[in-house]
Amino acid sequence: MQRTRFLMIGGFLGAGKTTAIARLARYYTNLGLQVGLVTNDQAYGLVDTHNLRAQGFQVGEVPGACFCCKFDDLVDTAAALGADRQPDIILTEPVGSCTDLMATVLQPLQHLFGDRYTLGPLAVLCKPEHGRKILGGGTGGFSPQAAYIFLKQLEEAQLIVLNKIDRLSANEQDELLQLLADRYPQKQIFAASATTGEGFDALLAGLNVEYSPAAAAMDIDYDVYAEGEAALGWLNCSVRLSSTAPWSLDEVTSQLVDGLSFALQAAEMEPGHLKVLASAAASTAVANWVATGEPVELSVASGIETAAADLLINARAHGAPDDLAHCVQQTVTTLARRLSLDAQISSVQHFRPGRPEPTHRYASPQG
Ligand SMILES: Nc1nc2c(ncn2[C@@H]2O[C@H](COP(=O)(O)OP(=O)(O)OP(=O)(O)O)[C@@H](O)[C@H]2O)c(=O)[nH]1
Ligand SMILES: [Mg+2]
Repeated sequence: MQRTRFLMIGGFLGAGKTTAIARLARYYTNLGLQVGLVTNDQAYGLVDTHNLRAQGFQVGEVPGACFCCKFDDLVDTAAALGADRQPDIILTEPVGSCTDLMATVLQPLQHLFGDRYTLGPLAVLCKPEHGRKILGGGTGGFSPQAAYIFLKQLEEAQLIVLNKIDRLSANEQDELLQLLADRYPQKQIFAASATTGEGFDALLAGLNVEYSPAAAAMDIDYDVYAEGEAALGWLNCSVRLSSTAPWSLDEVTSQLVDGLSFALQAAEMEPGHLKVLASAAASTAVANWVATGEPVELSVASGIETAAADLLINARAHGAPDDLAHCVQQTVTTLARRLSLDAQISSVQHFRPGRPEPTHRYASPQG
């Protein structure tokens, strides 16, 4: 049996993992390879899964907890991607608040399923919006424990990718690359843009190298890690918006994220990532907000008008889940009233992520 290439692209909430995976998937598909993707979240109703499927990719998802806690689901989901034709390559995106992936996912995968997969190096995207503050010694508006996760993700990376360089001035890019080089002097560091593709030739070459396990698992304090995740409010829900007259799907999706960004700023809840996917018929719009001081972005435009749409809201922010739910409820209601839309909110899940309890944790390469 031909072994499947297995790549994992990590990084903090909103770092650009899904955008990067979509770019890589397009690249490998254009080479004639069969590509499968696996998304992951603490909850159900994932914006990323719908977003990537709307782009035509074959996507499996592992909802309900991170890959490390759902290792068997990850293996089963990856295997199911081969139902029609075995993928040549599987690209996976772990939850943006997850770390210790070498010891809990890649090591066990290599040890237990090495006959099925050849692993590539763990690539981790550095999110510049919070990176400058956290690498500079601050917490970026998060708890110190969440900032600890941000740094641990980069510490275990085999390839660090400073993403979104298209948005950085030359000085900002130099400053961030210097901060990364100072803190992680032994690492390979790339500068790239998942949006424009700049720097991806080098990244692709980096990903082409075989995975080599570290001599020992990263030193990590699971109490701090658990506190860092628990300091984040998590909310996924669905919203049905409808009216008698048509409206612009892109404008309403952007306005909803705008409204949510105001509400979160008023509540002093720093976003990890706030994303809304709206779909009507075969069209999709996605709007995102990744940090205080950053603009809301319509990352996927539908260009359509519609009288009804189904929306998925995925919000991760510093603070209490109840406050997050309140912000979402209020914002949806206010927007619907202002635009004379009927809004039905359903499938609300809001919580603090529980303590990570990995299925496996290999302290050394042999297990
Ligand atoms: N300008 C710019 N924006 C980017 C780039 N990569 C991602 N983004 C934007 O950053 C936001 C978050 O991107 P995603 O790819 O959804 O990030 P993610 O890491 O998958 O987010 P989570 O899955 O929620 O953790 C979106 O608005 C993207 O359009 C980039 O290279 N340049
Ligand atoms: Mg994503």
